[in-house]
Amino acid sequence: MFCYQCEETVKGTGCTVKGVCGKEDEIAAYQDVLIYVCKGISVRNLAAMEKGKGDPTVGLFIADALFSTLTNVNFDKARFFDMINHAVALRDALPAVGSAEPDACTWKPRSDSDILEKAKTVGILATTNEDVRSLRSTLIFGLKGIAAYYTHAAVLGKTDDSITAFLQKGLASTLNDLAVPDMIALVMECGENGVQVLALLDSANTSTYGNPQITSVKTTVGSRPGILITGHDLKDLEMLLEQSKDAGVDVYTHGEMLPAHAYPAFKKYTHLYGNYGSSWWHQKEEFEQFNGPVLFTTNCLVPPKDTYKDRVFTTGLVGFSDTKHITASKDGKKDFSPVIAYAKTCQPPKALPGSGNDLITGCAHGAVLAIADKVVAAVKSGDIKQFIVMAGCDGRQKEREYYTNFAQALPKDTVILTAGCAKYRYNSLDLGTIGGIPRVLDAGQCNDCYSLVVIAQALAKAFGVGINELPVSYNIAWYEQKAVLVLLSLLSLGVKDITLGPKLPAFVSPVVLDVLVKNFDLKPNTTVEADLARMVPVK
Ligand code: FSO
Ligand code: SF4
Repeated sequence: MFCYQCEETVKGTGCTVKGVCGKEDEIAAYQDVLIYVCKGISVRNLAAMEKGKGDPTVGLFIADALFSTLTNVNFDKARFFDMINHAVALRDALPAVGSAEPDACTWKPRSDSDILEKAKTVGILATTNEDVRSLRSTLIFGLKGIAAYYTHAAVLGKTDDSITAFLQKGLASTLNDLAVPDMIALVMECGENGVQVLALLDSANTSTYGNPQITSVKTTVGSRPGILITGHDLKDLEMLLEQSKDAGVDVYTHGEMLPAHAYPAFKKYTHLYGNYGSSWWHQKEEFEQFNGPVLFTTNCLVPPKDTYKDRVFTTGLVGFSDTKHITASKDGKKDFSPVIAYAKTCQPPKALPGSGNDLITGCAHGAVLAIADKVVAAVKSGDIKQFIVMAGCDGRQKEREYYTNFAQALPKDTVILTAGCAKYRYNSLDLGTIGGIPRVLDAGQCNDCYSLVVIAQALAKAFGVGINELPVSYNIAWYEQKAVLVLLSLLSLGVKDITLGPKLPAFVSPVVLDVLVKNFDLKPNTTVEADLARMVPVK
């Protein structure tokens, strides 16, 4: 296997034996082959679409397939086997594109060993030129981010054929020998599609569940058994809340589900008790203490320990070979009664050490723009001197303590704008308020980075300046491919001088890095002191 798609990749170069995430060699092979067949589907469907004869179901299938290969989503070989066969069937139902089609359009697996054999020649290292490999990988990882967000929007009924057409265009492009400038242009186009898909998901979430309100979330535990829901899928949360409302159990959010508390539609559920635990990588310790069932709606799934594996349920595209999986019926409905029934047999959750402080969330564009006058006045008066965007992901390494230390060292006249699970590094610190405005404004999930863009654009308008002239610095933490997409989206909006950490992506070659530095002033993070001096200029 060779995988270098996430920040925790072995030695900062690539996982070659088994993933740090727990991904086995065989799963990596299945994922590579699934992506390969999706490239073949894309070639055929794009040609068919030009003649008005494309298959409209292909776009969503490709989004689901790519999302399944994202870090910490699916570890279930049987599910990948089915998806590969489904992909081959979809592709073969499309008309061939002449007699000289690429192998991705015609190759067919006859057995499990065929798939493993094929993986040896179609994975990341099949591209031998380092810079071409880097650009193709950046594009594919960005596409995975688009796919993830697209899938969430589609579940809520919001779709956009131009986005799925780009998924196919991007995939198909990696089968061609393109010139470097053309590959760079595709990476930038991926960022533009990123902005589009983030806007689509924002509109799906807010039109379905209302505009998030600034909300204080409990981190204590109640006396009833609990169900813990994690991941990003709000539709799953809605169905679980509705089905469990009279069951005598409480529902707790974990990780990226915390911002759900801020949506008006969920506030009516009094058994949506609070938030339990923190970011994804703490799950082994936290789930053990929770006592009740845990429902995974998306990443990040860490292969579960035997001590709580029985209590893990997955749904949607998440999968693990020997945990229980809840599937949707044709109309999208899910029956969570096995999760609820399991919860009733469990002890209530144990309070986690250090928990108890409320967490503030829901500072998305609707809520922040509602107090825009106050924010603008605080900037004008000098009460707020600088905003620091500290969005993105959390991760396991010790070096991520940098983000806690950075947040703590920020002067008291600065405000952190955050989204994604990166926030758990500092959202329980008591950083106070400025004139009633919290110093940590948590817009929500990683996709709610879109809110931060809307807020920045509104501030730029209010001050009559460009987005890069605002008193805003960017200190972004990344882990997986949704964060890659968010970064590409920011670059496509013209945001410059972003600091990225805790390590630069292994898939960015020196030549590609040079392009990013020259055009966008992208830089790696260094020390708290040096980065503070650069990002918070003394005024
Ligand atoms: Fe975190 Fe995981 Fe939301 Fe990611 S839970 S790391 S960017 O999947 O998706 O922020
Ligand atoms: Fe390694 Fe990350 Fe790939 Fe997992 S997702 S195999 S940790 S690079």
